[in-house]
Amino acid sequence: MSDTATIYLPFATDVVVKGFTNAGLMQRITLAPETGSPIVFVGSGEQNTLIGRANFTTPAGTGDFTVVVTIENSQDGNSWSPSDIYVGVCAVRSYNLAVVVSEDMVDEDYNDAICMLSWPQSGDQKRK
Ligand SMILES: [Ca+2]
Repeated sequence: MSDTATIYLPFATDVVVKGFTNAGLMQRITLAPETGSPIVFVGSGEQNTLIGRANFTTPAGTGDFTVVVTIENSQDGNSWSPSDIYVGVCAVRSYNLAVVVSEDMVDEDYNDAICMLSWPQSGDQKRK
């Protein structure tokens, strides 16, 4: 079981983030970039309910800019429990998509809160 996923992003790149739920319990998705403010989405609902979207640009630098994604669930919105999460990353030519899925341990369908990050790849930046 894992309750965080680390995403490796290129520097100086525009990133789109979206959060969805397929769950009755409250879900909280937290993206913690290695510098800058966290992005937090909170919500619930079935059928890929969109609970948040954001754009950010990674700073200039070399190597990888890391973002740690944490997903939690709650009965009451006050007390939060870590969800079990998995991550996959794919590249289609020069575009990248990372998908983080999670399970709140009600039914093990692993779609309770989903976080997607997508970004273009440019120059000599390599996806990890
Ligand atoms: Ca579930």
